[in-house]
Parts: sequence; structure tokens; C-alpha cells
Amino acid sequence: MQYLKRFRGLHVTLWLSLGIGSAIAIVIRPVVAQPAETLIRFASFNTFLNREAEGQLITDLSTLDNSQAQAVAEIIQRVNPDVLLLKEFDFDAEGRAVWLFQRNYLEVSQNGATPVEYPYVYLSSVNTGIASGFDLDNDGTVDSTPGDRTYGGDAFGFGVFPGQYAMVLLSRYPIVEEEIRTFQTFLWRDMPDALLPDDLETPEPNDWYSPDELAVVRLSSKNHWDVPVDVDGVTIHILASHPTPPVFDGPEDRNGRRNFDELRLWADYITSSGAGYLYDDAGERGGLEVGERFVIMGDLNADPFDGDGMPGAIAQLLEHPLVNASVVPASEGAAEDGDGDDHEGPPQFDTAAFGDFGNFRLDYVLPSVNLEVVEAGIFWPTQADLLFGLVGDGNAVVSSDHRLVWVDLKVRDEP
Ligand SMILES: [Ca+2]
Ligand SMILES: [Ca+2]
Ligand SMILES: [Ca+2]
Ligand SMILES: [Ca+2]
Repeated sequence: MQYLKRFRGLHVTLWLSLGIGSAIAIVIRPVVAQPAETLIRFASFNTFLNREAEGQLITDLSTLDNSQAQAVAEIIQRVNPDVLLLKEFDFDAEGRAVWLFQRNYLEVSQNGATPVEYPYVYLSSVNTGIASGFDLDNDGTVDSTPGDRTYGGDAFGFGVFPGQYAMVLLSRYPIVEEEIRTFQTFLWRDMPDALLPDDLETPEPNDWYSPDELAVVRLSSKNHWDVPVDVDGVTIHILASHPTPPVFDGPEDRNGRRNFDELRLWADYITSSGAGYLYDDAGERGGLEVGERFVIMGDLNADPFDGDGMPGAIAQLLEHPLVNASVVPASEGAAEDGDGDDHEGPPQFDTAAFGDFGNFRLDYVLPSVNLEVVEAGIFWPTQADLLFGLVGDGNAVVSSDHRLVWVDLKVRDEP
């Protein structure tokens, strides 16, 4: 593991490996009086802080000793990101759960780690668990009673109550609230050449959803946010999403197709000429201006090599000319854990551990080409590491079934 911390007046890079027989190196270099660039750590973490009942997360986080929340908080404290996107963090409109998570966990030292504070917080409602009023999973009934999987199957995004599996952005830098854009209500059918699924038992094409359903079916399974963050006068757009996993469906592959198009939304959004069809929740059209800086973050539920996603889904972003995917975050823990499975993908790049299904690369922090990557990594210690207990062996969830992914970016005044 490598941790990079900033101190007043000095940049201290501390290579600290807790494995046996390892070396420790400390490099101290002075910072010029008027720094022309800032080093910032961006991170994405699917925290698994979702619960089966509305309000349960608030109850859990009202304590100081929920062991899962402690492990999640310690991971965040150990990595110490500056801008952090949490996924699978249940939504409440007052932001009570995230307030409690900050006060009772992040701002409390976990196992001697330094507490972390995030003065800027963004969250919004998501499509998970919002009843559509239609039979979207085509099981023959419209389920509008929250609390079970058949309800989730008919919701705009899968969730057993409104707001399950939501997202939260935490930042040490100001969020430019008046310029936030969200795409919660953008309709799937309004994407040109959308990969609308087909009911294979009827001759008509692309008819899994009826015309009445397509008039309400939303593309984003949670939400797609463009949250601008002001880094010492430089605006960086955080493009946050959590596309649906490409599984839990039938031969029509409605979730695989949706995952592909949810990723395409960002590929089009960052290509100004291709984004004219997009409208946000305020009715404004179009995508990012040419030359803007951005970081696409999230559990994107798409592995470049393995799993049930549609071919080319994540390549829409990894191979996009405006995305800087030159540095692939890796970890020794993932390399150790994934060694020996039958996957094609290199195990050291995996970010999620799904037991018998193996490990997958699903979580991403993808900057724009006009941002320079200095370091990148995944919080996945090896078994010999003193911090291994925070992730465990993958057979039971200690903190999360996903790992925190981070990227250090150099932000210049002039790109
Ligand atoms: Ca239907
Ligand atoms: Ca149904
Ligand atoms: Ca059909
Ligand atoms: Ca793998």
C-alpha cells in the first residue's frame, strides 16, 4: 500500500508496506511558496451500507459500534481521500444517515487511524425502489408494495424501498451546487438507438417494455450526477453513477442492455457533439463543454474481461479518447486472492469479491485526459498485512464486497 498525505508546507510521501520483510521509504520535498498545482486523491467506494428496510441504516449509524460501519470508516481513514463517492448508501431526504456516518464513524478514530472530515456533502434521490406503476419485470403483476424483490423488479431501479443503494459524494473542496446536473428522469427511449430489450416470445422487436411503459422507463438505475467541485479555482466535474448489474434478468438481458446504455450516457456526455439528445432533470440539454476536466466515478458494474456484461460496455469509457485510463489501479491483495480462478482479466485489477463467482473489476475512477494521474491503487491488503481484517477473505462481508479504488491527480492552474 502507498499512502500519500499532505502536511502544511511540505509534501510527504510515505511508502508504508505492512507485509513481512518490507521496506519503508520516506521522501520529503519542499513545496514552492505559491503552488501552481494541487495533488488530490479521488476515490470510489461501494460501501455496502444498504439495508433491507427503510430507516435501518439510520438506526445502525446512530450507534458508535456497528462493526461493518467501523470497518468501512477505517478503510476511508486509512486511504484518506479528498473527494469520495460512496455507493450502496441508503438515501434519506434529510441526509440523516450520512450525517450520522460522519459524526459517529468517519470523525472518530477507528483502530488508531486519523479521523477524516468532509465539510461538503451531496446526495439526491435515486430511482432505486421508486414504484413505476407498471409490470416492468413482466412477471404478470404490478407490485407497488415496498419490501420485497417483486416490488424491486417493478421499480424504476431495483430496490425494495425508495432510496435503497443510493449514492453520497463527500468532498474537502467546495461543491458548486448551482451547477449540479442530474439525469434521474431521462427516459431510456430518448437515447438514439437505445438497446431496448426484446420480448423473445413475440415477433415484434424491442418490445420487452410496452409503449406505455417506455413513456416512463428511466435510463439511470440510480441517478447520473454531474457535480462540479471547485479545487482552488479549477472546476472538476464529478460524473457519478452506479449502473445496474448486468445480471438478475432473463434471456432478454434487460439489465445487461441497460448497463451498456447507462455507461454510454457518460461516453456521450463528455463528447459535446454527441450529447445533444440528453436532457437533465431541469430540462437543460447537452453535455460537457469542450476542454472541461472531469472524473467519472462509480461502481460501473462492468468488467473489461469477465462477467455477464455486454461486450464493449466498459470499453465505451476505457477506450474513449477523452478518458485517461493510462494508469490502472491495482493491489497485491487482489492479485493474491484472485490467483487461480478461471477469469481472463488480470486478478490484480479486480475491485470486488463475489465468493464462488470470483473477483471482478467493477469500480472505477476515470479522469479526463487533461488531468495527470500520479498514483492509483485499490485498498485490498494481502493476508499478511495487519489491515487484512478490514476486507477479509471474501467468504463473508466484513466491510463491503467491493474495495475502495483511489487515484491521485495533479490539478494545474493551466492544463
Ligand atoms: Ca411489462
Ligand atoms: Ca412485476
Ligand atoms: Ca419481441
Ligand atoms: Ca477477475
